[in-house]
Amino acid sequence: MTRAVLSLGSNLGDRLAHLRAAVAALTPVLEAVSLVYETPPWGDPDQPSYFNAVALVRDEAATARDWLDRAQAIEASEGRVRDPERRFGPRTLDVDVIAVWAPDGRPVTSDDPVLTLPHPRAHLRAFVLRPWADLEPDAELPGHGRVAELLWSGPAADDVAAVRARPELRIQSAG
Ligand code: PH2
Ligand code: MG
Ligand code: MG
Repeated sequence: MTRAVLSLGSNLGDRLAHLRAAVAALTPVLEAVSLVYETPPWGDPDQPSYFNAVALVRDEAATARDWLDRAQAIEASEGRVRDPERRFGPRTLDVDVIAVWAPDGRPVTSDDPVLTLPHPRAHLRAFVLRPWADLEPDAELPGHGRVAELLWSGPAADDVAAVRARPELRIQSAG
């Protein structure tokens, strides 16, 4: 499996540093990374705002499971601690596998609860769709249609206005 869309999020500690560390770890497989967006917390309102971004990655050899393992290793290296009582609570770094495509271009689907593909809530989340649409205006979320359409006329549309680009916060240094 070759291509994946990853969602990056942080709302604890130095949020930009956590996103930068994630992107640095992905550098060998990175195709593109979006702007940083500052986004209101979804799910559990009693937590700081998030910095979110989306990364497009490609690796000839990686399976979908490899992307999950890589995502979790990067989270762990940024001190991610899982709180079983607070599934949608604050975190130093969250790296979610949103969608994966096989070498023939077909989307990988999985209903394994450990790695459900495409991500079961991605179509509802402006903090995923907005940065993704920046990178790939014609992208499709497998099973849900065009990302731009989901963003502007789907259930996420009410949240788009609150998702704020922070172009002054650069994840990657120039050059
Ligand atoms: N992630 C969550 C819960 N809530 N809210 C925003 N704005 N951004 C996130 O990445 C996020 C969230 C759990 O993964
Ligand atoms: Mg998440
Ligand atoms: Mg996660």
